[in-house]
Amino acid sequence: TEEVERYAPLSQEPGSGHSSKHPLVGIIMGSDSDLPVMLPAARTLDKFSIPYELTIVSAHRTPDRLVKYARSASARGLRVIVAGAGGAAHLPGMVAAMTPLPVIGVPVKGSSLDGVDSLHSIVQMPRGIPVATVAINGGMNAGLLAVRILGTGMPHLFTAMDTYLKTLETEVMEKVDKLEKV
Ligand code: RP5
Repeated sequence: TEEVERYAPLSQEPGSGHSSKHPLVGIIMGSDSDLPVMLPAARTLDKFSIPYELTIVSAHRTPDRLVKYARSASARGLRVIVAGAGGAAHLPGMVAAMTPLPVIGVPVKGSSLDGVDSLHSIVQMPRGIPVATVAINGGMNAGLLAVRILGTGMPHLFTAMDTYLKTLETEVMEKVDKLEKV
């Protein structure tokens, strides 16, 4: 596995990463074709040493699996769900309907409508069932939002997020310095 820059110390739990027996985040997607968009969410959780699971759950093709996944999520120890889907993207909303856990929806860019169909399907939830929606193909931000949510109850992740923000600032300031020397 590739080495990743880390913002939080490695978890004491054995087997952190997506094979963890104690995942805190569930990353699900409607199809394996969504994987390139969802992998940045997983890589982001790796950077913060957060254990997660990653699998395919299709709202339309595997409805029974969807119900089982969503209904069992909190009892299995998950604290946040990141759900990505394209087209008529009902996965995040249906999961949010069946669990009190926070659900982050990732609209996946499809071929015909450039992901706007998915964005609208995910963001336009009816009153009572919110899905925190990131940008089209916004897998990385979905991972970062999951870290922030966990950070409200896990001080080391709160601190790690603060460190991450400082690295972003440093990166930009280095560019400012370079540019002003041109
Ligand atoms: C959705 O339909 C999936 O989330 C995917 O984005 C899209 C296309 O799926 P495949 O036909 O590639 O399996 O359910």
